[in-house]
Order: sequence, then structure tokens, then C-alpha cells
Amino acid sequence: MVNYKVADESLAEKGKEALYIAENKMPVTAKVLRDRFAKEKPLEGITIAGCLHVTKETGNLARTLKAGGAEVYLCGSNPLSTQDDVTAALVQEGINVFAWHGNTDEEFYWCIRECLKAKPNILIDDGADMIVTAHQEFEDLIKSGTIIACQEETTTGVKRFRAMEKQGKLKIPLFPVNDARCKNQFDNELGTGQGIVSAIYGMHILFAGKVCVISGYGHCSSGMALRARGLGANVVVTEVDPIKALQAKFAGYQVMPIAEALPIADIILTATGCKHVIAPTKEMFNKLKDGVILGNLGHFDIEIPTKELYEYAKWIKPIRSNVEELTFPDGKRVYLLAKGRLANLVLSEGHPSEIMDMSFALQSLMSEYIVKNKDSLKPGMLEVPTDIDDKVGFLKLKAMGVEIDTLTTEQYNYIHGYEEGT
Ligand code: RBV
Repeated sequence: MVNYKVADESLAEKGKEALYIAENKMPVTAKVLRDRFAKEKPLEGITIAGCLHVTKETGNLARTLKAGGAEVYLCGSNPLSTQDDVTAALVQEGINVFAWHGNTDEEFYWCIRECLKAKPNILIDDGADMIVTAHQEFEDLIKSGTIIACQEETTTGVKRFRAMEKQGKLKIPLFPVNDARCKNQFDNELGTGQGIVSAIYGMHILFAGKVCVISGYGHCSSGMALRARGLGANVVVTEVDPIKALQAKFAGYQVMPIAEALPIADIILTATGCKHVIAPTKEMFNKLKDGVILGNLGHFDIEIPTKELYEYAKWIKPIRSNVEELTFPDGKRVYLLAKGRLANLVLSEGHPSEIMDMSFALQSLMSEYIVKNKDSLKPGMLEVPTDIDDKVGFLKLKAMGVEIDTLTTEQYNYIHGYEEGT
């Protein structure tokens, strides 16, 4: 029996097409690993619950885990990123899904609980909400050892788990898949980087000649800065980290405090992982230029102070799909993308399938690794083994038809030794 609550089962055919399109662009996850998993069944008898953006790419991860023998449950990691056609198709394929686009906070947690009630053995989270809920409300699953280990997909989630671990509150073995090189150097940089497109989709604007303020200069935001410049924008970076600020400066961007950037910005895009990048005060709001586009690409909707902006606005008018015009008391208008939620997921379809292929290949291999090593995993933050990370790299290169060199024994010894010098 399939357990589910989705928006509209009649969308299944459309969802199948979306899954098919993604599948063809995910050769590692949806072909190489899925074929092997189908033969070897490494996840037989295991229940896996994923709290992820329920997209055509995540759907393909779910299919691969199922091919490996797992019973799969999915719920959304963001109320606005669920693709309702995909959920309908997945349910038809026997995947348990509790997710629909636009669910309320209460419904969001209800969906998480429905997945946890299935007594999963592995949790794959994106942002930590499911694993934190397991700690708070499903302690038995942890104490009894039902949950063997967990995997986290995104930077924000990893930060939350490090904070939990520091306070001695992390009670399960946790793999920060986000920190693997095949994840953050590609998904974060190229996937979020291409999120610039969400501002273009949002307002159909020309980037050339605009002042585009990028807040943050980590993996995600540096990718965005590069792409905004490529489109001809004058890019301004705001940072709090001196090293990242220097990197931005030496990459040729203007660097300045946000309060100085606000009056000149035509577009402001945040990806810092921190709250209130624009301070939630009238004084700050009044610095904004008429017509500015505000978009967030970080995990939560608090980077741009959405709640306070809504309170301050005299009128809120939806003007395009997932774009609202907020008119301030003095008549100034600002354009808010995706209600301050991950514009890269909400306004476009999420990160491209080619990139998610690597992230989800890691998630698939890590699920297999957890099952194989279940008796030796200790609670706390662990690391994705380097050989699994390398393996995904090699498989992706192979799928792309790219060959690389191999070290000779002499070369290997040279870079691992110290004897040979001047
Ligand atoms: N992300 N998933 C998708 N197409 O399914 N797109 C982006 C997708 C993930 C990405 O790995 C990132 O770390 C996370 O969403 C942010 O919540």
C-alpha cells in the first residue's frame, strides 16, 4: 500500500514526462547507480525518508533508492518548491509522498511527521527540519536504533547540526553530504549561481547596466556574482567574512556594507545563510531604490526580512507568478521574489538535473554505505568518505565522455614524499 497526500493525482502523466526529462540528464544517479542497485538490492528491508525539494530530480533519487530495495517516503523541505505533477507520478510508482505546493507551516510539519511515523532507518534532510523533529518528537526512533544514520543536503542544515553537536544534542550519526566536493563545488556554485535566472524570470529584466548586489560570497553567492557580471551587471558584493570579502574584491567586484549598497541597487540577491541581511527597520527599507528587485536564494525566508517588509508595505499586489509588488507608505515600490523563499527553486525549477545528478549520486551511495557500515557508526558529525566523493567524480566524467590522466608510481611517490627537492 502506498501512503500519500498530494495535490492532484490527475497530474501524473505530466509528472512522468518531467521525471523522464530529468532522468536523461542524470546518467550517474538514474542509470549507472540505478542499474547496479536494481541488481544488487543494497537497500533491501530499509526505509528511507527524504525531506527534500520534491522536484523531478529528487523524484529520480527516490526511484534509484527504491530500485535498490528501499521503501521510500518523501516530504517537501520548502512549502513552495514541490512540483505537484512529480508527486502525482511518484505515488503511481509506489513511492510514499506527503507534499504539495503551497502547504502551510502546520501542514509542512504534518508531512514530516507522516514520514517519521513510517519508522525510517535513514533520513535524508535538506535544511535539518526533519532530523530536528525526529530529535524533538520521535525520540524512540533514535533510542531504539531504528534510525541508523542521517544525511544532510544543504549548507544551512549542516550548520544547524554542527550547532546541535556543540551543545551535545546530536544523537545520531550524521553525514553532511553538502560538504562533499562533488556536492558543494558544483551544486552550490553552479546550481545556485544559475539562480540569477530567477530574477530574470521574475521580472523579465535586462541585467546589462544594472547594479546587482549579491549578499554573501560563499560557494552559492560567488557563482551568482560571476553570472551576473557575465550578463553585464555592475556587481556589488556585501560580506561579513574578511577573507571572502577579499576574494570578492580581488575577483574585481565592488565590496561595501549593505547600508551603502541599498540606495544604488537595482537587484539584491541574498545567499548568506544568515537572517536579516537587510536589517528589518524602516530606516533601511527607506534606503531602497524605487523598483528594486529583492530575491533570496538561501535556505530560509529570513535573509530578506519578508515578514517586516509585508508589515511595512501599504499595498501588496501579486504581479507575476511568484512575484509581488510591495508599495511603501511613501509610494516607493519594491518587487519581492518567491515571498523571500529560495527564488532559485520557486521561480525556476530548482538546480539543473545535470548538477543534481552528482548530489544525488552521493546521497544514493551514502545510503548504501550507511547500510553496509551500520554496526560501526557512532552518533555525531561524520564525513563522507573521500573514495565515495572521488567515485562520483569519476562516474560523472565517464558519463560525460571525459578522460583524465592517471599518476605513474613515480609521480605518486613524488607528490606524497619530501625527499626530491632542488
Ligand atoms: N536543490 N535541489 C534541487 N532540483 O531538486 N535544486 C536545489 C532540485 C537542493 C540543493 O542541493 C541545495 O543544497 C538545497 O536544495 C537548498 O535547499
